[in-house]
Amino acid sequence: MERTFAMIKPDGVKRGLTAEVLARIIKKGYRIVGLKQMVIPREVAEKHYGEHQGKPFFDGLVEFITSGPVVAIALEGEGVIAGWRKMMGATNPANAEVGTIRGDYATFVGENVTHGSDSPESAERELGLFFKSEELL
Ligand code: RTP
Ligand code: MG
Repeated sequence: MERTFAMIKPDGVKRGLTAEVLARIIKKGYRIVGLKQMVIPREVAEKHYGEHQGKPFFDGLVEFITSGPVVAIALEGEGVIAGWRKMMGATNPANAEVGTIRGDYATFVGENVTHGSDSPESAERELGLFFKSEELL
């Protein structure tokens, strides 16, 4: 069964959206196979967003993602990688459809509430970065 890495980013946690996001995941029918609240160490954040190293927004992105607690989530389900990305909506909330998480709860590309792996390779890499195998059901 497919797995992906999802995250509620610091803005989502700070704004009290944790329960709302988890409720959407549960109601959709994806299984939560790993879950923890944590502050991401800088070196983990730099690895997680390694593909964006050198881009103008990289430093701000790492600063933001390490600025407060996040909720790290391992999800399992049929087509969950693409399905969770669809539930999140477009990266820039200005382009995200109403009904998606970013469309409903965000206005600014730098603080867009949730993260989701963008491919099977990213999912495997990111799950390994955030969870030990014994932390996953
Ligand atoms: P994420 O990795 O966080 O789930 O978001 P994503 O796949 O939808 O977008 P990605 O291209 O991977 O970008 C990662 C995060 O960087 C910030 N970003 N800012 N200022 C900008 O032009 C810009 N572009 C990207 C966003 O917060 C995005 O979620
Ligand atoms: Mg991404």
